[in-house]
This record gives sequence, C-alpha cells and structure tokens, in this order.
Amino acid sequence: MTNSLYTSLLNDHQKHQKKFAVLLDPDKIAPGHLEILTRKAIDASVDYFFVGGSLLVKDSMDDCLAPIKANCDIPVILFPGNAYQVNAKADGIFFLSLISGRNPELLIGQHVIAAPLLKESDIEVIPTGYMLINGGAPTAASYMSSTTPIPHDKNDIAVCTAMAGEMLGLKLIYMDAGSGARNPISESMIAAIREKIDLPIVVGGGICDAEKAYLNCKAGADVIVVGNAIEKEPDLITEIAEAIHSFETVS
Ligand code: 1GP
Repeated sequence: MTNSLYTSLLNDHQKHQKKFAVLLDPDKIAPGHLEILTRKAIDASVDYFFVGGSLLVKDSMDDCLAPIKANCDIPVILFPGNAYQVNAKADGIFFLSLISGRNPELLIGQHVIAAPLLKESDIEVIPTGYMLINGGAPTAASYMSSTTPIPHDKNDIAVCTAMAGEMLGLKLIYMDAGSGARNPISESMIAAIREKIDLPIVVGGGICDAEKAYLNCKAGADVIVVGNAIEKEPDLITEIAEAIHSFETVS
C-alpha cells in the first residue's frame, strides 16, 4: 500500500497550496454528464475527485469510476457512506471515523468490515476524522449516520473534537455540513480548528460559489469539496478552481 496521496496532501498543507475536490455521487450523475464533468475538471486542473454518498441504491460505483480512470489522471478518493462502497478502481479511500457522533458502527464497525478488503487491495487508506456540522437542516449524512451534528456555532466543541481526532492518530480532518447544506461551515469554526491542529483539513457541504471557497481557504481549509452545486451548474468548476488555486499567489 502506498501513501503518495497523503504525502501530497501533507506537503500541500505545509506549503499552503489549496486544493479543489469535486464530489461525485455515482447515483446522481445523469447519463453523459460524467464526460462533461471530467472534461471540465481536466481543463480547470481540479486536484481530486471524491466519489461516494451516504446512501447508494443503484450499484453505480463501477460505472462512475471506470470512465474517470480511463479518461484522466485526477486522483480518485472514495468518500464512502459504508463498507459496501469500497472499490478497487479508486486510488484512495477516506477511512472515515465519524468522530462528531457517538455511533460505534461509524466510529469502528464499518471499518472492521472493510479492513480485509482494503488490505488485499492497492487502495491507499487515509485515516480520517470525519466531523458533521449542523448546516441548517437534516442532511442525508446526519440521518443515515444516526448522529447529531455539532451545532453550527459551537466552535469549542468542534475544536475539541478535532484535537481528539489528531491525538488518536487520525491523519486528516474532514469538516462537512452535509451535501446540499443550507448553511456551509463558518470561517470562524474552520479558523478555530486550524489554530489548534496541524493536520490537513478538508471542508465541504453547501459551498456553491468561488467566494465562499476562497474564504474557507483563507480560514485554514486545505481542500475544498463541492458536489451539489457543480451537479447543477458544471461551469462552476472553472471559477471555483481558479479562486482556490489563486490563493497562494495573493495571500
Ligand atoms: C458533502 O462535503 C460534501 O458530503 C459536499 O457537499 O454536495 O453540498 O457540495 P455539497
């Protein structure tokens, strides 16, 4: 098993080089849409595809991953809702421990099921502290995980949770307001966590414009994830990528 994806995430974090990930929910991609998104992502120098969902009902993972891997070199990292979403076509997987919740199944249970599959594969495993933050309404992630998200304005709880994740040896913190969140995560919460931990931070959930993506980078996010907004408006890929990649040159 290699660790090239994580090494690269860590190097970019240390150099303050901000990265852009496009999240694909394999069930939701319309026929023909994947080719368009892939082309736009290549043209915009998107850094990662994250692939997965809280609940997949169509057995669509292979159909999503195969064309991406055939047509571009953008690394694909699984962002799985459960152990069934492990797929050997991916380059890596966020091994998500839902540290904002108290559901043992998502802290360690699904991991036990996935471990032997991952051990036999070439998929790079990235141990990840996954934190759900209240985005203003219940999301598929909060419902499917049977957990209560951290309140939107409770920065202290979020900071303590992230610190505990780091002390447990997790390698990355993923802060998520949930797909389609009404309110994305506040910059003040991102900044508060950034101040207390040294790990790369991924931020997503409800981000739908370049300005918000940029502000999140400024607050300390290393990777910005956008899914929903891009599914609705693929042209956003270009402007959000430009904003994120411009960060180092203007700050
Ligand atoms: C959700 O972080 C992701 O898990 C992205 O959310 O689909 O709202 O961009 P959106």
